[in-house]
Amino acid sequence: MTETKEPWSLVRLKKIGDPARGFLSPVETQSDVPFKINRVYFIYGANDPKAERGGHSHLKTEQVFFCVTGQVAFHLDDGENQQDIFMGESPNIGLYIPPGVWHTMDNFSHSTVIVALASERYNESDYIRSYDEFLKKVSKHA
Ligand code: T46
Repeated sequence: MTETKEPWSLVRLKKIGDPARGFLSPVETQSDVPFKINRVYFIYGANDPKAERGGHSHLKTEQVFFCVTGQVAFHLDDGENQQDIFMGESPNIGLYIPPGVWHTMDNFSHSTVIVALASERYNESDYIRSYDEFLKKVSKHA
């Protein structure tokens, strides 16, 4: 994992193979990602170029996202630091997002497929979907 002052970071998977035969990138729980994987889901088929997804933070769930084909932009915010990360062309590069990070996604292409690995099973009560509530939660002065 790349160390940054922000709580999110990039994960670089092994890329095994060659251009003639193609590549293979394995993900092993708790070593290639920093948590036990309890859920996998895919996001795909966004046809509207103005489509936005996300717009929330998590209380407990840690996730790593891989854009395995197409492209996507992630907009990240921990209440203090903001960063835009564009993903595409490198399916072996993942984006680790811990709890307490407001994240939105846009700039999908029709071919975009995102593979998400998550530390928790799906639970709507793990989501904060109000930005004001998120800011109150992460504010160091609250
Ligand atoms: C995240 C971003 C990047 C389930 O039933 N099971 C699941 O595992 C998930 C992830 C979602 N759902 C249901 C809940 C909603 O009725 O699928 C529907 C769409 O979910 P949501 O509006 O949360 O989708 P996104 O793309 O805005 O957010 C998703 C993840 O939910 C979220 O954890 O970090 O992708």
